[in-house]
Amino acid sequence: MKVLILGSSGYLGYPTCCYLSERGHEICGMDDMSKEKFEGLLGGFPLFRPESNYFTYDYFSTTDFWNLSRLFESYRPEVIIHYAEMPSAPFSMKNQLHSYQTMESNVLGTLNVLWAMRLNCPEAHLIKLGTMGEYGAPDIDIEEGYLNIEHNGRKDRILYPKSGGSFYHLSKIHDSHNIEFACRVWGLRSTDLNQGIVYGVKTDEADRLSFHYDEIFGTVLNRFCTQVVAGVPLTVYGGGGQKKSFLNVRDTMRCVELAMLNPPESGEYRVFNQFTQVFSLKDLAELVVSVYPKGGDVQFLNNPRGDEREDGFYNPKNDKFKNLGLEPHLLSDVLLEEMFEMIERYRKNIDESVILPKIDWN
Ligand code: USQ
Repeated sequence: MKVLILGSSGYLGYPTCCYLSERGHEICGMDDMSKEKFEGLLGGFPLFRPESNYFTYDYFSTTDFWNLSRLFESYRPEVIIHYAEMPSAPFSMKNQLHSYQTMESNVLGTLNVLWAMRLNCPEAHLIKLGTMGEYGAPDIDIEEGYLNIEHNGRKDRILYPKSGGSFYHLSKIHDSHNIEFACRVWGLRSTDLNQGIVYGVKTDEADRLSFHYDEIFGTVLNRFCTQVVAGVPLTVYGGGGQKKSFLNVRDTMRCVELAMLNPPESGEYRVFNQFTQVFSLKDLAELVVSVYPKGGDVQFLNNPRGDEREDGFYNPKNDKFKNLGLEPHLLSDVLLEEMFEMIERYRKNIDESVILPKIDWN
């Protein structure tokens, strides 16, 4: 298939290019390298990154509508994989400017993607990276995108109510609504991947990803593994009772492929919950420390992230990918050891000053 990957240089974009290219798909990548610019400004460089990315041909932002539209017109993709968003919740809560930049890049960039599709390739399949964090932590089961309700004796099927925990998560919620509308009214087709927290240092096709461990761009398990290797206490926010959904980066590749090979109908907006396991943060930290041969300590910090729910119920569904045949890479000693080994190789480059959280969004 002819695949256009927006955000082709990032933690997920690069291995997706490698994965799909090895399976015979034609890949065109674009990226505005904005994360790299912010790394420089905010001081959180990755511990390592891929040597090169020969899939990225175009360098501009999705907020640049005319360049985006020209690219869609000239390449005529069958599939558009849209990763080109600011990915960090702490970044979006740092100050007014970073909130604004998150909304601009994510909401307005995605709006441009929808218009560029409508004008140039309305038959293409948009695979958009959303997040499990759009749902928040409700006291009822988390369905995949929609909820059947009965209210005052009448029944309907509505978009699942969302409750973001940061302006970043809210930007993804706004995206979801815009995409659903474009499918409903213009007949576009889209799969919204509500992805959990990704971890991993490599895939079977890409032997080194762009790996962050700082408070802004590092995701929690990648951070915990780096912390244990660095010999500093693991930074659990709050009491660690928060339950979150996770997946190995290899499963991101496979999920995107499964969505691609099983496209929605024209006019269909569908949501797949993309995760394989649920852990509480405390359990995860204890697991990391128990598997690392030298062991380590866990510290419980005042939670800088507002009112994160720490108790009880969290039950998201993920049947759709299971039904499409996903065979997950579940978190195991082997996967953790793979991470430890790679991080140890770059241990001398770990900058301990970027580990503790400084952004307080209370
Ligand atoms: N946390 C800690 N210690 C840390 C870092 C984080 O306890 O050192 C906690 C946070 O309080 C939070 C959880 O770990 O409860 C996850 O934090 P995170 O920074 O790994 O993930 P998050 O901010 O939710 O965002 C990440 C990605 C984002 C993606 C999202 C999926 O950066 O792009 O959308 O995971 S989800 O969390 O399902 O919304």
